[in-house]
Amino acid sequence: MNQINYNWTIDSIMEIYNKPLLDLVFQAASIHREHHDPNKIQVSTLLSVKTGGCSEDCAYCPQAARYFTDIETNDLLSVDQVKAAAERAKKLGSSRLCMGAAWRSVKDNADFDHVLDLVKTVYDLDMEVCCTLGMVSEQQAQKLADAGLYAYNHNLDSSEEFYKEIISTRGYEDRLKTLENVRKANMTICSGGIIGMGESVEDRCQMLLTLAQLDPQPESVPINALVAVEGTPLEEQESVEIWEMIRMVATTRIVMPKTTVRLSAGRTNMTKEGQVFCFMAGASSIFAGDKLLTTPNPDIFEDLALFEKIGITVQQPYEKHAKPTQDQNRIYDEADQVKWSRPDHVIEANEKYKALAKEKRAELNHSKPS
Ligand code: SAM
Ligand code: DTB
Ligand code: SF4
Repeated sequence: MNQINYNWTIDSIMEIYNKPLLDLVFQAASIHREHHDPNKIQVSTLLSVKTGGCSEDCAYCPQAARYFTDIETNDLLSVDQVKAAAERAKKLGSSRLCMGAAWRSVKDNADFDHVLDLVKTVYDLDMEVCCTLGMVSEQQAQKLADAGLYAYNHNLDSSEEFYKEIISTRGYEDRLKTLENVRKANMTICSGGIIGMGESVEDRCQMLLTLAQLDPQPESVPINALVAVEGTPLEEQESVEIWEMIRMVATTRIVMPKTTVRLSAGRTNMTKEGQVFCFMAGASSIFAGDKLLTTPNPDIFEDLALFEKIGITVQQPYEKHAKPTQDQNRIYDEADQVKWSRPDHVIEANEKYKALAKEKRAELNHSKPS
């Protein structure tokens, strides 16, 4: 089937997800070959440009200030630091640099202006530039596009229903609104989610349904396996089995045939054979680099050696979509006043971990010499 289907139903997606595995992978691989070169892989390097200290309560995230996790927090990186990281990433085969900031949403301030400079710097290196900065208004999205941003990453993470069980400080509708703002500014959308947080298969398929109903569908969909980080409310979640990852990748490939499916967080828990099985099932992109944002990722040289062994080559920048044109002369109206929602319902596990973190910090302060 060559047409994009925007009319999937939850039942039809679940039926695909639950097929016998080999039938599922065969179908996904066949569709993959109709739309993509099966021997090409797109590599994005992740760079955390502002780490930790985030106001949100995302139960999976080591960067939430309210949990006690062992991460190094960092203010915004400088232009030179980002330039050096981007040059290295490009040399090692990445076509895209994805810069992440531990923010709930973008604010119209000097930090945002600095991020715009970071975008321009990477754009000048002829790499695709991606940012993931939290919620953005229409005008902020336009400013990013005018600086040369190619993609904006903003994950739905799970189904709307399950979202309420992992995050209380922001609403699902704001995530969708942000994606709409990104689309209006003509940037490509990167939006996916996480499996292994305790959600059901229906939640996973519901998230895919929501993404597949976006018109146009997202250009890239990252599928993350939860990295269970000590100190977060999800620290005790068992890691997902490779079979679940393969099913999720294959189902994503089938319902969004033209999308680039990215095998994202969690690769350190997967064997090379498991990852190649995911490539067979339609994943054609990875996040590379020594680190994801704060947690470990496979060694880039091991990734490159694997590509060589199985005969796949890396995609060059702007192979799929043209390089965006910068607009440095646009006059912006006064900043748009967005009111993002704050549902603030109670999630017991998140409250418990917040209290535990408070105790740990108090203990540490007591043991400090005065
Ligand atoms: N603060 C921004 C936001 O939330 O949109 C951008 C950065 S945030 C860390 C980007 C994404 O990383 C999240 O939406 C989530 O899907 C993913 N992520 C964060 N922690 C993770 C973890 N422990 N395991 C897997 N994925 C994770
Ligand atoms: C995405 O879907 N996964 C990446 C990227 N987009 C920003 C982030 C994964 C983060 C994993 C946990 C960490 O390293 O902090
Ligand atoms: Fe903050 Fe993003 Fe982490 Fe949520 S996922 S705590 S918004 S950095």
